[in-house]
Amino acid sequence: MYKRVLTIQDISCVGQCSLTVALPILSACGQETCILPSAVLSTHTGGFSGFTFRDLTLDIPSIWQHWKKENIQFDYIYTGYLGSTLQIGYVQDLFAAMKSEGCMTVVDPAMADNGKLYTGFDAAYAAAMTQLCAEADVMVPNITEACFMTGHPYQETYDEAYIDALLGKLDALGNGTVVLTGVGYSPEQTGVVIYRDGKKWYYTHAKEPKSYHGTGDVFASAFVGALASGKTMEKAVEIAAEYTALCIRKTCDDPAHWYGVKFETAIPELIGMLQA
Ligand code: PXL
Repeated sequence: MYKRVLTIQDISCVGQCSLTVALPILSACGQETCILPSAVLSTHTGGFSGFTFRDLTLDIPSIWQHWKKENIQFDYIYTGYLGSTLQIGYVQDLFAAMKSEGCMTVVDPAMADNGKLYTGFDAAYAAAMTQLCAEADVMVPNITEACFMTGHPYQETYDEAYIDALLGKLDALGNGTVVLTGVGYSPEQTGVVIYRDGKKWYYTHAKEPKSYHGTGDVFASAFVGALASGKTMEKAVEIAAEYTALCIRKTCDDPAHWYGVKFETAIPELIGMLQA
C-alpha cells in the first residue's frame, strides 16, 4: 500500500532523532512522507550542551492553510517532539482542519524518559501534550510520559497491576488506542502493550543492555510505517519493536556513538520484516 503520511516533529540537525529518523524510516517503508518541522535544533537536547533552537511555531498555521487551499489530504498524521506549548495548540488546530475521513492521527508525546521531562519542558507543556494525546486515534507514550499525563506515580520497577492501573488512566483520557512502550516485568525483558476497547495485548522481547536517545522515534516511525504498509496494529508493534532492538544491537559495540542508534544499518531487515 502507498499512503501519504504527514509527520510533525523537529529537525535535530545532528543526533539521529525526530525528523532525521522519521523521514528515512517512513520512506524505507515505502510511504510518501510529508514533513512539518516544528523547530530546528543544532543537536537534540539529551546530552549535548549549548544547542541552538529555532522555534517554527508561527509558521505552522500558514503551512497547513496553504495545504488546505491545495486540497492536500493525508492518510496518517504522526506527531513527535513539538517545540512549545503554543505549538501543541496549533497542532490541535491542524488536526481539526486536516483530519479527513479515514485519516489516522498518531501522537508520540516525545517529552520525557527515565522519570524526567526533557530539558526545556514544564508541567504546562505536559498538560498540553496530554490534551493532544486525548484527541489522537493512537497515542504512543513510554511509561514516564504516561505518568506525566495521568499523575500516576513513576516507578522504576512495577508489576502488572501497576501497568493495568496506568492503562486505565490513559484510556480514560480519550477514545483512542493506547500503545504503551518500554513495559517489562523483569530486568531481562521489555515490551509494548496495546490497550483498546478494554482489551490488552502484550508483545515482549529481550531487553538490550543499553538504552539510547531517539529509540522512541525509531519505534514510532517504524510503527506508523508498518501500519501504512497495511500491517495490523499488533504486527506493526512487533515489527517496530524488533527493528528498534536490532538498531540498538548494531550500535552498542561502538562507545563513541552515544547520541543515537545506527538505524540506517538495519533498514534492510526492516524492509524484510515488512515483506514477510
Ligand atoms: O527523541 C526525542 C527528541 C526529539 N527531538 C529533540 C529531543 C529529543 C529527546 O531528547 O531533544 C530535540
